[in-house]
Amino acid sequence: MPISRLLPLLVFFFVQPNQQTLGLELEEEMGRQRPAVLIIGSGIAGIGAAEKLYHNGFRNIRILEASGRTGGRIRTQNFAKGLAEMGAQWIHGPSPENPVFQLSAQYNLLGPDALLEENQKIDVGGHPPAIPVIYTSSGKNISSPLVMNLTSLYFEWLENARNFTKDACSPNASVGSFLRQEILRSSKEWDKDTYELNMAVLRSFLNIECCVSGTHTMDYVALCPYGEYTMFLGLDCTFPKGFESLVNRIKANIPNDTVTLNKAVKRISWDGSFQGSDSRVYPVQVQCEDGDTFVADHVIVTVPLGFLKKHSEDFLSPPLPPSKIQAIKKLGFGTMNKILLEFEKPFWEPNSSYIQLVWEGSSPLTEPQKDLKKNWMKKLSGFVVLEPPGQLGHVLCGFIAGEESEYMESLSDEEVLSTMTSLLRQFTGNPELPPPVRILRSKWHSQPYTYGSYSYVAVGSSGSDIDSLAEPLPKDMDAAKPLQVLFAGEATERNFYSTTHGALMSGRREAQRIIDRYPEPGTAVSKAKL
Ligand code: 6YU
Repeated sequence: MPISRLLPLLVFFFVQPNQQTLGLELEEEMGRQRPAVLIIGSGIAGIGAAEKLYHNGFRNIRILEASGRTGGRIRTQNFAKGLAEMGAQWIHGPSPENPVFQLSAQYNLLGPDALLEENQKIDVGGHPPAIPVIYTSSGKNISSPLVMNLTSLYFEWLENARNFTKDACSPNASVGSFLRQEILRSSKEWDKDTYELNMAVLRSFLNIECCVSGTHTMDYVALCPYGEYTMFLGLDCTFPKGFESLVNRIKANIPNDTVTLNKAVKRISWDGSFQGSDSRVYPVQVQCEDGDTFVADHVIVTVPLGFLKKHSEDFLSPPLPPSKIQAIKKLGFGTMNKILLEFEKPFWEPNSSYIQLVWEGSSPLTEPQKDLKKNWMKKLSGFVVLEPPGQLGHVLCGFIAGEESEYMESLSDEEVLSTMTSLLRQFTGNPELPPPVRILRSKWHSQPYTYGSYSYVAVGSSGSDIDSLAEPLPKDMDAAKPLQVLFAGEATERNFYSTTHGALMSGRREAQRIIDRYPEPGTAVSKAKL
């Protein structure tokens, strides 16, 4: 290396007082080969960030992953005769604007239907596409037309909930309280014969909504910012070879040894001077649970919000600024789990895609009873019939959110299987219904590096908390200092939180933030931008 290029490094090493400007010069001088970038977490945010950095000439990148696998909340497992998704299942809004769709189409990972232009123009309103077959707890099969009106009314209310703005709603209002108000208003016009059933069907819709938002109750989900969540057009689709095929394909673009597995990060020390084995001094040092340490110029943190909630006070040193700690505390991160059941033979009609469960006597106006041991299964919203049945076997995938879902994680497979058998016998009205032959469940709340499923904007928080979470350190006012700790992951995307595309966008966003600091030779640096 010519001495002229080494000079700023030496100056940085020995002369600390004017560290701020020298830091910038260091970035400008280093080029893209040398800066050491550590990425914490190998979900789609982390892998996406690494790929973007690598593609832009960065060569000193390492991903530290706590678990023994990559993919994070994208997890495809063998089940029955095929593959099942334990985490993300659908591309929500598979149309050209969605980066997960773009990549999956580019890498030929999708089936022919997903690529049909007409399917890319459909608006599903953020819900898994399915025409339900509805069973009730007394073993009745309610025909869909009976609930069709109620369904369109319910979707209209949800749409109205999305149309609120900050000025037009109280900061403590929840989506749950809004829906209850609409239900009460509408119920005045229902006749006596349908009143109870309508209420029970709406309770079941709320159970589905809790799964969509990943929350215990819609009373926890803030109304004012609800509409900030943005949906792409497109009929949700799945991956024939599993969602993980996308992670693996992105990973193939970076060198094999970029990811270090089973390397849980315990603490990030930043704003310091840590000497690396190359004798260079770095501003950040990462300590792992096994005692290993790594130094870096930049660290991109992509750990889930659930993990940050548990460790926000001591994960960084100096600690996170109060605005970030507050955002972490206030934003919501709930549990949504899946219960996969394989049957020898299907008991459902060949063309059913969703089996909805309606508990007679239940109501959307009151919260379900708290006795979890007795009542946890009442929160199960229903079962998606997994396709293609020929390849996978006959598999139903149940969805359950909230505290009931967390309680379910504490039970054994046998207990859950036996409860599911009784429940399905009750709802189909067939006491002889053969039990499932196999069960597989997700347990996202018990995962020590996740502690839940995905984020939502909780009552008391707002989209600006998401922005706060996404802000890099040092904070804006120290813009002259080099970037040190950056934050990505689904919970940092104001309009696309809780999704894989939000996570991918967030990883790319933070990679771009670093890339902007290292202009290609010959490109003028805009100090204003920095
Ligand atoms: C989607 C879908 N989907 C179902 C279920 C779940 C999620 N999502 P990661 O966690 O992946 O990576 C972080 C890594 O960090 C991880 O590997 C850790 O081990 C590691 N780590 C943690 N601590 C560490 C440490 N200390 N040291 C080192 N490493 C550490 N999304 O697009 N379609 O169908 C579903 C679904 C059961 C659990 C989903 C879905 C969410 C995505 O899975 C998730 O956002 C991303 O994978 C996260 O990636 P990441 O990289 O950020 O973190 C109106 C309105 C409402 C809003 N909601 C609507 C959308 C609903 C979402 N859809 C849900 C439906 C299903 C079925």
